[in-house]
Amino acid sequence: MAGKITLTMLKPDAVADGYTGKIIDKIIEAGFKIQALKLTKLSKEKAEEFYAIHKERPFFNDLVTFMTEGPIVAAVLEKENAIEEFRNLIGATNPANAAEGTIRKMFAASIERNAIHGSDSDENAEIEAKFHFTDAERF
Ligand code: 3AN
Repeated sequence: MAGKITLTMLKPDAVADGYTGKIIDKIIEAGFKIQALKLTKLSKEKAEEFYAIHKERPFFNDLVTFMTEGPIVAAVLEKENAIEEFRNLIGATNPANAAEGTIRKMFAASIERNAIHGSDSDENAEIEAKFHFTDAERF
């Protein structure tokens, strides 16, 4: 059965460019309920831990540098079939390939600086939600 939550991060580019409100508005308009939300900043160690799956990839160091350059907004979002629904809303990893109307098409500059994260599986959504939030911070 498809899960009900996904974890998102509005990345440092989107927050620095002042798109936080507009992106959260689009997420709510798309029917997601916010279970948890915060402005935070990843340390190098935390960013390396979050993206450990990409450790061997050539872009890993640049990704960690980017994700630690400024504050992010982390959120747990709830909707039926959350993973797929949210990935449709944010669009392809490379904004050049993202469909019209998607968040990355509207707010992202490049594959490296692509404005927003969405979990890729139900299992990872739970791991990532726990990475950012305690149970007491989720509603
Ligand atoms: P997504 O965020 O769409 O799930 P992943 O999980 O494949 O994409 O990649 C995680 C992050 O790593 C992306 N959001 C992007 O910032 C960066 N990334 C992925 N592929 C590349 C690439 N080929 N070159 C540079 N950065 C990349």
